Amino acid sequence: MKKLNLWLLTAFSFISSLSVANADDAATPLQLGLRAAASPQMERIIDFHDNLLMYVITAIVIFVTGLMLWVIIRYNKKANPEPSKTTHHVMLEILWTVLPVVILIVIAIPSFKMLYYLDRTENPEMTLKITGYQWYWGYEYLDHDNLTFTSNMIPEDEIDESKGQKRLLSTDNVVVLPIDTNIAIQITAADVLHAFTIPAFGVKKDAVPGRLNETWVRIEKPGTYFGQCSEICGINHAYMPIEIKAVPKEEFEAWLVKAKEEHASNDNHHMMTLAQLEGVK
Ligand SMILES: [Cu+2]
Repeated sequence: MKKLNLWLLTAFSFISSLSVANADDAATPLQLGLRAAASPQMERIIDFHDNLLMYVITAIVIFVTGLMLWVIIRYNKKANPEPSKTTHHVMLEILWTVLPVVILIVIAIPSFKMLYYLDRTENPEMTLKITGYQWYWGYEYLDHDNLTFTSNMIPEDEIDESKGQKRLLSTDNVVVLPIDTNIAIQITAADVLHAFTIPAFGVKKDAVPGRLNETWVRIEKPGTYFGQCSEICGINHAYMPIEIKAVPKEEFEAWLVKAKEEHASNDNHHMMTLAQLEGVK
């Protein structure tokens, strides 16, 4: 009975995964398939996966399975008591070298095109700098008076589901970004390796201490998007989620005014630290 339930659950989640993604973009239990795209970046990644890789993988699986079945049936001891003594076959060896190379080239050309597309935008309209810490994220809006804040996971016992907060995903300071804007993203880390990931954006970049990695995104749909640190970074690696709220440009401007007030003390903190340093000198 338990087994049947599990099967029904799997079948149900498969069917529901075929329908349109949730309003807010969190993974669902037993989810299949890639997260729905919220950016042209992710649209291209899904297109690459669904319309090229899936065909290549399927053809290879069918070919290899067929080959194995043929060998098992046609050349087993009973069906073929006198085995062939062939050790070399020039044509076969050329084929099994050249064909994989051709397949790899067919994959590599669109793959490189996409890598360069994801690399950076020529005309960024704003820049968001992200720093990974053990175990939270820091955000700096470089074009908006250096608005700076950190973002921590909301602990499980403080999660308020009536506000739509999600266990292990919701954060105390949500990152708000404008839609339809080319946003350059700079990623670094202050202590150990982390990785910044938002599946719906097609963004996944290592955060490396002493190095500034770059990528970009253009969010096309308003909504709340979640991601998680994707580089094992210590004991609380699983507890440093990313929550991004994408809103229309006017709403973003209004949020900026509020956020600058709210996080103004962050700047003071910096200045105090500098003042303290001066005092030490
Ligand atoms: Cu991390």
